[in-house]
Amino acid sequence: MPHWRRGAPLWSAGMEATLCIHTCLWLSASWIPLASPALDAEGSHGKLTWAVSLEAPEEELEQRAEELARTAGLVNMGRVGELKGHYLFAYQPDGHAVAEHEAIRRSVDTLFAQHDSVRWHSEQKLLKRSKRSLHFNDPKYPQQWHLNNHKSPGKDINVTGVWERNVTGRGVTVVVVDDGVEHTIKDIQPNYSPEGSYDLNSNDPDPMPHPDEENGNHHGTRCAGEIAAVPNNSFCTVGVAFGSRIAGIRVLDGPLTDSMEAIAFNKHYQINDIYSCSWGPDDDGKTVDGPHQLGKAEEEHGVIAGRRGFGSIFVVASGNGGQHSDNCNYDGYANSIYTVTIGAVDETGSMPFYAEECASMLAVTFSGGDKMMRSIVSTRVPVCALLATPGTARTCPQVSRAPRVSLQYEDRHAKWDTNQAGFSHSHQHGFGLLNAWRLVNAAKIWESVPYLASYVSPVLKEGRSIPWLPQELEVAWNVTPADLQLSGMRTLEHVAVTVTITHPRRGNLEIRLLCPSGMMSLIGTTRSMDSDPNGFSDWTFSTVRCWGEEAQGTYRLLIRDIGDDSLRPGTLRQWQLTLYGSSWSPADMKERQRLLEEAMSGRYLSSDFSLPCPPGLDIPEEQRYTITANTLKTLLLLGCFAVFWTFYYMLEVCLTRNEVGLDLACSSSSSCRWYQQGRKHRALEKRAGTAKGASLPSSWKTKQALNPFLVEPALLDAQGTVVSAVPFPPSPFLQGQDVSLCP
Ligand SMILES: *[C@@H]1O[C@H](CO)[C@@H](O)[C@H](O)[C@H]1NC(C)=O
Ligand SMILES: *[C@@H]1O[C@H](CO)[C@@H](O)[C@H](O)[C@H]1NC(C)=O
Ligand SMILES: *[C@@H]1O[C@H](CO)[C@@H](O)[C@H](O)[C@H]1NC(C)=O
Ligand SMILES: [Ca+2]
Ligand SMILES: [Ca+2]
Ligand SMILES: [Ca+2]
Repeated sequence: MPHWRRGAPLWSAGMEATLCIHTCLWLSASWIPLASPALDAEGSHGKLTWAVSLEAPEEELEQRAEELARTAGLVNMGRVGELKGHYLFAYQPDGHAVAEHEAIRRSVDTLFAQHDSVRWHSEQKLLKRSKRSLHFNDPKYPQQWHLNNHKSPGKDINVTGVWERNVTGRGVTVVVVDDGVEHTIKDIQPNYSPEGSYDLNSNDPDPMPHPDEENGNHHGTRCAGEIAAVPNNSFCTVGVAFGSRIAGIRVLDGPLTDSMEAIAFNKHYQINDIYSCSWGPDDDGKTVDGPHQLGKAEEEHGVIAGRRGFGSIFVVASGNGGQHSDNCNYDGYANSIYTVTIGAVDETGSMPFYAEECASMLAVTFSGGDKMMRSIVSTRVPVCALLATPGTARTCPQVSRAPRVSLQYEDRHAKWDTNQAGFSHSHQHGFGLLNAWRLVNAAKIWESVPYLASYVSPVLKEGRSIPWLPQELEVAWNVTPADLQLSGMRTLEHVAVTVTITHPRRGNLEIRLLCPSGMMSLIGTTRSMDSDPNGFSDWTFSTVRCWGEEAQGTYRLLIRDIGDDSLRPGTLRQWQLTLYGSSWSPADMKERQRLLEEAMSGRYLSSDFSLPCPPGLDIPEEQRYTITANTLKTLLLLGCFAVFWTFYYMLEVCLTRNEVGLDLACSSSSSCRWYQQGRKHRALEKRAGTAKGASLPSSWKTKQALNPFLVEPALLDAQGTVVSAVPFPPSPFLQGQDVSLCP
């Protein structure tokens, strides 16, 4: 079961310090030129440009574009982004007066509207040619080096240029799945989204944290601040995507069940775009755990149906067990193909001591590594910083399955390998450091990648023992073109291996996976703390290191035991290979890479260019019932109550029957009813009472009134008509004396 990951990151101190000193930074506004070589260069009169989408056979597109541009009296500026058939046309003024622009605009619009091959067109409006750079008066902003590093320029997430172009996360809702969000704080309240929030611990819509002495429950609030703190309000900090909405799901303040976790993953999933989950299984270097059945199913469901069918984005951090040589391949959340796994680097660009590495890490971002803070860093914090940075500042969200826009970051600790597709990956830093500028530029021209294709091998029974170092066990599976034909997979994204291994000390095993290209992933690292004697039971390791490579070929799994031979050798019982990828060919991959590089100039950010946005699907909110701890308690109470009364009732019946005696003939008859018994009783009692001279205790009627279970208000005969209102005989225990029912 997942546990807490708490503690303070370096800059979170800013959020927590309620003593935000009023040292407003008032720097004089400077003017910066707008970097858009393709679109500026006009004088004080703006140049007219249109984005046009053409409908024509592929090979004729270029020619059609040329023709259309000529007909309209415009200049074809070339294809836009990756989009087949999207062109940018510009009107090059050649001595015309400004006043004629209206006329040109009208005639061009009319022409495009009537032209058969024009699917849609839109005039591109240029932003002002120069803008004020941003200076905020928030007292803690100068300390937020991860946003804007003055001391070591470049060692930040490069987000200010994006803000200057008015990309701040507007239209995106980020939800912090944590211990609650204190949404009344001045820096959070204006961006708070109550519609996206929920409290699964108390089962109410308000995720306000319940601080107690043991844990302050500030973690979720801090994350929320990192993401969407209000800028320029003379208060504390600035959020990385301060235009976004921030919601909270309170789930970590109490016992967490699989079903609660599952519900959290899909809560308000048509409102919340991004789920930030800064927690996971224990980082103690000996745990192997992840989402269970329900959690997994809901993650998958969210990725398919969330965000109106574009897919919820789950961001998880790699974990903080670095000092226990923990590895995020043993963490089912970091290992999942449905999550974006993010690791940490400190200001110098090295891995902090607490950071975990793994083969499924996608990228890294800055986190606290400061010596003074080290003692309290125990949170999966980087998520908070990065969350809203990437392509989230988009109004037209696309399924995020491609992290390849981050920059490779120079670091002596990280070992980089370049795979067949040309992507560099390191177990420590994933594909590199997140860079908001590059991500947002890429998002501007990003089109969804093809549908996910997958291939699953048969379960490969091996039953082979694992030798000690320096020998190793090697097993292989060949994926043929015929195997991939069904799904049409050409290139890889994730590669997953599910293994069942028995071993007397799990931490002694080292597992590596080789893709057909020879790219090696260390999917199972040795862990000195992990002395679990049960090995792995159907555990899935995954790697992203073969992203973009050809899927077909031979995959090799290498396992060795670094322990000593005093222990029994382990055995590889069985394994199974799963490939996830797409129908893109390696050439398609290269083409997308080229387009992204081309888009990095900022020219699409500077214009209001945007791709046509598909409407998305109409998916209703999930209405599911949550079983929380409180509900369980109530149910338990009700259950106990029912059991108690059942016993009581039975006792009642038994004792009454024993005392009073039953007509045996009656009990064998199916039509025998209580009123008959009652009648019988009365008859019997009449006789007995007469004989013994007993009488009805005076208290019996009051006691009966106190006890609704004793009263049968009306009894039915076989035909269903009310025949009489006969009181059920009261218990002799209640009465405390012999029963006598004679009225
Ligand atoms: C911040 O607010 C001040 C007024 O208090 C304003 O002059 C300044 O332009 C604002 N800065 C930004 C970046 O909006
Ligand atoms: C950072 O952003 C600026 C624009 O603000 C851009 O010119 C520069 O290339 C970016 N740097 C990197 C390393 O991406
Ligand atoms: C930024 O965008 C928003 C919404 O699109 C708009 O209301 C606002 O005026 C823009 N700000 C600037 C400085 O362009
Ligand atoms: Ca609440
Ligand atoms: Ca603020
Ligand atoms: Ca971990």
